[in-house]
This record gives sequence, C-alpha cells and structure tokens, in this order.
Amino acid sequence: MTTSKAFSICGMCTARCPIQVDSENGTVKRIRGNPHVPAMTGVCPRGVAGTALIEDSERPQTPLIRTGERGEGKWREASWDEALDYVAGRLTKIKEKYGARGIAFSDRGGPFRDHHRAFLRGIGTPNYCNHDSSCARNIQHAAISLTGMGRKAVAYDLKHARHVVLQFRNIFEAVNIQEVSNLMHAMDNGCKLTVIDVRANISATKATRYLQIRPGTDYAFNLAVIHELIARRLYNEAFVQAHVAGMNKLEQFVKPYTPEWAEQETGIPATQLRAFVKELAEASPAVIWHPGWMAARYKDSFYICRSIYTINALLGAYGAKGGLPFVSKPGDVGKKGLKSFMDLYPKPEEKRADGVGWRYPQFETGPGLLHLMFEAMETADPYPVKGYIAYRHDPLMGYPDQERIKELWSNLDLLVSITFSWSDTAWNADVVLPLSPYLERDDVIATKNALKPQFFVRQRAVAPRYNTRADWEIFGGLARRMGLPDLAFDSVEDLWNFQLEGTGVSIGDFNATGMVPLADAPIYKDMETFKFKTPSGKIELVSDRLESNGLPSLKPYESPQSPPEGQFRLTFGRCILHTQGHTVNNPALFDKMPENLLWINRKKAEGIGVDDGDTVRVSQNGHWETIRAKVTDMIHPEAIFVIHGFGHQLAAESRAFGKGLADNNFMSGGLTVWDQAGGAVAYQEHFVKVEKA
Ligand SMILES: Nc1nc2c(c(=O)[nH]1)N[C@H]1C(S)=C(S)[C@@H](COP(=O)(O)OP(=O)(O)OC[C@H]3O[C@@H](n4cnc5c(=O)[nH]c(N)nc54)[C@H](O)[C@@H]3O)O[C@H]1N2
Ligand SMILES: Nc1nc2c(c(=O)[nH]1)N[C@H]1C(S)=C(S)[C@@H](COP(=O)(O)OP(=O)(O)OC[C@H]3O[C@@H](n4cnc5c(=O)[nH]c(N)nc54)[C@H](O)[C@@H]3O)O[C@H]1N2
Ligand code: SF4
Ligand SMILES: [Mo]
Repeated sequence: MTTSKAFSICGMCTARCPIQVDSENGTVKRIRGNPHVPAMTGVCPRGVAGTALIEDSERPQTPLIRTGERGEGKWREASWDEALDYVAGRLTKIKEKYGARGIAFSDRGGPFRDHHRAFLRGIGTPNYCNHDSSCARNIQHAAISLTGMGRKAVAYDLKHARHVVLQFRNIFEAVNIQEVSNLMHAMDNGCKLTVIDVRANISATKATRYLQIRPGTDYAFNLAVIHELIARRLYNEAFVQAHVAGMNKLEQFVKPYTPEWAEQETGIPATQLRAFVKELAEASPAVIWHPGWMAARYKDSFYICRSIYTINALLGAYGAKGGLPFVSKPGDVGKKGLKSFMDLYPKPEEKRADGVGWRYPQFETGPGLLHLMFEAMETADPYPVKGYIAYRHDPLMGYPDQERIKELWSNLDLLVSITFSWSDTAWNADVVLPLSPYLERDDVIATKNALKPQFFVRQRAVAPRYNTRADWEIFGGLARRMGLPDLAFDSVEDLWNFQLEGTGVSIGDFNATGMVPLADAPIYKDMETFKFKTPSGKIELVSDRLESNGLPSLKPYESPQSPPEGQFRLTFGRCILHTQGHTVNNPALFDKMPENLLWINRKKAEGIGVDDGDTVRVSQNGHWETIRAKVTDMIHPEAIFVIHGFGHQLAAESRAFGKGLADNNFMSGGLTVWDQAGGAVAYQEHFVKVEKA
C-alpha cells in the first residue's frame, strides 16, 4: 500500500482554507485542516465533500464541443488537442476581425489569477472581468473612496476583538474556518457579538444582541449610530484628530438622523440603538463592524458600506489590535514577491468595453463590471465583443435575468466555459473545457497578504480520474497556440520555478507545511506614522473623486418602497451545506440538503393560509416556481428568504434537477438595476407574490 500526504487549499468555496489531504493507493482517505496553520481546527461539511466531488460521475469528464443549438445539450467529445486548437483558432479569428479587445473573460477573482490574467494581457485584451459586481464591489469601492485602499488592505483581527458587529454578514454559515475559530476564541474571552439581519440566522443564535431590521433600511440605522457617536462624543477623538478629515461635514450631515427617526424606518427601538452604541464605544478600538461580503443587495449598498467603514474609523478600529489592522505584503517585510506572469506583457491601453475607467471614471478598472460587459456584447458600444471565456464562473445563475443574458450572449461568436461541474453557463457554451477538481490539480503559487504574509501552494493530492486538466495546463495550451510560449510550461515545477525566481524560496521549502511564511510573527503597523492612500493621507469622509464624478460623499437617506399588498421583498443568502450553485448536485451534500425552503413570517403566512411545510407558489412577471415554506417568527414580515443556488434545470444533473427554487429567476430586468455609486447589481430590489400552491 502506498500512502501520501499533500498540502492543499480547499476549493469547495472561496474561503480557501489550508488543508492536509491523506491518500492511499491514489484514493483520498481523509481531508483535514492543515495542522500547521493556527485556528485551522477542521474543515466544514463542504470541505469533507471534496471526495464526493472527485467521485461524481455527473461532471464534465472530457472536452466537449457543441453540435446542436446553444443550450440544447448536444455535444461531441473531443481530445484536448482538438478542443484547444478549436478555441485558439476561434479566438485568433476574432482577434483578426475585431482586434484582441473583442475577447472578454471573467473569473471568480482570488489569489490564483496571475497566469490566466497574463494570458489575456498577452493576447492584448483589456476586457478581464471578475464576478465582483455580483458580490463585493460596493465594499471595495466604499473602502477605496474613504481610504484610497481596497477592502483587503485590512485584516479582521477577530481573535482579539471585544465587540464584533455583523450586518448582512452571516459568519457562522458563510464560514471561513479560521475566522470562526478566532471569533469563538474571542467570545470565550468576553467578546460581544451583535447581529443586524432581516432574519435570525445561525450567527444571530450565538449573538449577544440580535437586531431584526426592516429590509432595505440598514443605511438609516447606521446614520443614527453615527449621529449617536458624535452627539454623545463617544467616538475616539485622538484617532479622528490624527486620521480623519471631514468631521465637521459629517456632524452637520447626521444631525437629523436621530435614533428616534431611525426607529421609524428600521423598526429597531431607539433605546436598543443607544445601548448598543454605548457598548461599542466601551469596547473600542478592539471593535470590528464587518463591512459585509455579499453586499450587492440594494441601490444604496455602497453608502451602507461607507457608513460601516466610517463607524470603524470613528471608533479608532483602523490599525488596532482586535480591530482592522493593516496587512503586510512581501515588500513591506523586506521580502521579494513572486515573479509575475502578468509583468511579461504590457498592460493593454485600449479602453474597456464595459466603460469602467472612462465612461465610469469613479470605478476601479482592474476587474470591471461584468453586467456592463454583457451589455456591450449587444450594443457593440464602444466596440464589438465577440468572444467570451467564463472561467470558474456561472453568470447564468449568478446574475439576474438568465433569459436576458442569453439574448446578450447570442451576439457572441465563441462562448467557452472552463469548469469542474456542470452549470447553466457550461450547458449554454460552445466549448466546455473540464477542469480537474482542486484535489486533482496543482495551482500556481499564491501570496497571502496578511498580518503575517506568506506564500502558499495547492498541491494535487491524487491524479485526475477523468480526462480533465489543471488551469495552468489549459491556459498554457491556449498560450502555446496563440504565440505566447512564455506561458506554456511542460511541468508544474517549471512553472513554480519561474514564480520563485529571485525570492530565495525553493519548491522544497513548501514541503514541510504547504506554505512559506515571510515574517516571524504577526505585524501590527504603527499608526503614529501611518498614512492612508488618499491625497491628504487621512480617511476622507468627503471624497473629491466621488464629488467630481457627480456622486455625493454623504448621501441623504431615501426610504425604500414597501412591498405592495400580497408581495414580499425577496432576500437570499448562504447555508453551511452548500456553496452557491455548484454543490447542489454533489452526491454527499445533496443527500444532506436536497432543496431550499422559503422562510416566511408566521403572521404573513397565516394571512395567506400557509402552514409550515406547505408548498407555496412564488411568482413575478408571469414566471412562477414552487417551494416548501418554513414558517417562522424569526424573519421580518416584509421579507421572504431562500438559500441561493437551487432550482437547477439541467438534464446532466440528475440529483439537483428540479429541486427547490432559483431566487435568480425572480429578478426580472435585474441586470439594469445596479448601484450607480458602488457598481454592483442590486439583487434585493425585487418583489414577489407568494400564495398557497
Ligand atoms: N440570486 C443570487 N445571485 C447571486 C448570489 C445570490 O446569493 N443570489 N450570490 C452572488 C455571489 S456572492 C457570488 S460570489 C456569485 C457566485 O457566482 P459563481 O461564481 O458563478 O458561482 P459558483 O457556483 O461558485 O461557481 C460557478 C462555477 O464555477 C465552477 N467552479 C467552482 N470552483 C471552481 C474552480 O476552482 N475552478 C474552476 N475552473 N471552476 C470552478 C463551478 O463548477 C460552477 O460551475 O453569485 C452571485 N449571484
Ligand atoms: N457555506 C457557505 N459559505 C460561503 C459561501 C457559500 O455559498 N456557502 N459563499 C461565499 C461567498 S461567494 C460569499 S460572497 C460569502 C457571503 O457571505 P455573507 O454575506 O455573510 O452571507 P449571506 O448569507 O449571503 O448574507 C448574510 C446575511 O444577510 C442577510 N440579509 C439579507 N438582506 C438583508 C438586509 O437588507 N439587511 C441586513 N442587515 N441583512 C440582510 C441574510 O439574511 C443573511 O443572513 O459567503 C462565502 N462563504
Ligand atoms: S469553509 Fe469549508 S468549503 Fe470553504 S474552503 Fe473552508 S473547508 Fe473548504
Ligand atoms: Mo460572493
């Protein structure tokens, strides 16, 4: 019997927990948290289900080229050479006819992007996108607008926190193992937890204080918190003096937003708000008001995120132990970073097809706004976009209005999906390039900027079971065919050696723990000398960049519309057993949770004659689906809630087929409903009707 051990990175969700994988005779026997990583106390149920993913025979097993119409599900199997020749040939044709800018690409962001982003640069297109306009773009833009730095410039120092606030952030279900362990450790030591949510999620059940809020009114609550902090001089004056500009304007602005005023909007009693703010101030600066993760919810979500960062600033949490300390990059600790594939090619100078950076100068150009890229596919404004590669991405489920997106995509000459599972997008593609699941592949070495920065690597634990390939092999294969030989490597060791050149680190250095730390201990940057990356070096409550683009820095509150009689605001989120849409057909996870339920407030349910467990009919604009009801007192009467990712309709997924409801099908016209200041789609600006089926 041969046994082996590999250090890898879990690929079942974007938390990317470090894991150790033990195998016997080429079969994975055990997946556990990497024992060398502090607080990596275990893996979640999805992490365990990595083995079921490998064993799943209902995933794409070999390259496929479409023979029928798009979405018809008629394919022919192809060899890798044939499939890569086909894709490279079509991309080259598009490049010849429309220029390289006629090719767009989207991925799911993350630390493993350097190689494929280099491929895009190499072919010369500026049209790289990630998924973030469907996720955290508002947070990113809010962070930049205040501090000049992105949202990941700070860490959440949960382990040392004394009060953590979760507002549309469900940390005990949308988990990251290390974060959860650290927060539990802190709570054992007396850290308070406040949850502000439209429903009592699992995090709320562990909270010191749960505040049920009327959906769409978070900004009102936060403005009143700021009002209270300032009116009672509960903020950290020394920090504000040293690091915050624009306090006078803020003070004037929040004057009318009293706790009593907010109570009318949010339903949260002013007495509760006052008691909460007092506790927060007592715990500061070891306070984390989490800016959220999935914040693509409302048309004012950008301003909600700005208000959250503002509160953190008023409490002096920036830079503080137990607050939001700044992460270090390799260069900050005197180390050389990985050699970058992207640096091999110049940055394309062409303007982006989605308008980001020129039509919308307020937004960060890097990953653009994918929903606007889709529009350009139809309008050909500013130029035609004819090729699209969706890599590790399922926009047909992840963006609103699937039929509209298909219409926009009908203008494409080539649509490629690179994926390890079936998805609506893969099913509608011209070519499916099957990726090896994470346990079956090596990835490029990645950098983690952190209090203690490090390099880390995903090593393959077992050989691919089917005819699938790793990302670096797929993009290397395309690169070789498109005249970019520098991106094609014969072995992963060659690729890693390229990255490590000049760093003083060698591949062998990863053997002991799967990572190479670049500092001896966590580093808390000195706030005495710290400068934010704004023109003044301070947190700017009034931003020139916003104002010069016609956007207010301090935006007056607008009360959201209440749902019409008989209708509800559709809200959604995560559960511990599934990741978005891509685990519902996983055999092990499907067994544990085959369908989603519709949370509905008890009084509202009684009003329409619905009991717990009844099947209800949810409808909007002529579209309807059915789902079983979970009748509960624990959700706001204006909202209904479902776990996202269900309601699959693909013949290739026998388990998931037809189970549960797809929230994304109830956002009619939703591609055009987005936050103009933050850039993200506003997914929760939609109402649905609920009746007994
Ligand atoms: N209605 C509604 N829409 C939403 C959301 C919601 O809650 N409700 N959530 C939003 C959020 S927060 C996000 S992040 C997006 C998520 O949207 P997506 O990123 O599209 O969702 P996933 O299901 O994670 O992944 C999509 C595809 O990538 C494949 N995949 C997963 N991991 C890998 C990998 O490591 N490599 C490769 N090549 N492929 C992989 C999966 O097989 C799957 O087919 O959706 C957003 N859209
Ligand atoms: N288990 C698991 N973990 C995951 C994922 C997964 O699919 N499964 N996906 C990963 C991804 S891509 C992301 S983006 C993160 C998402 O992480 P989170 O954003 O923390 O998770 P969600 O469940 O989408 O949303 C959090 C909460 O927002 C609440 N909410 C909805 N509307 C409102 C509102 O108007 N006001 C307030 N205050 N609350 C509201 C929901 O009830 C929910 O409890 O999770 C990541 N981790
Ligand atoms: S939270 Fe679970 S699924 Fe996500 S990376 Fe960690 S172990 Fe894997
Ligand atoms: Mo996300």
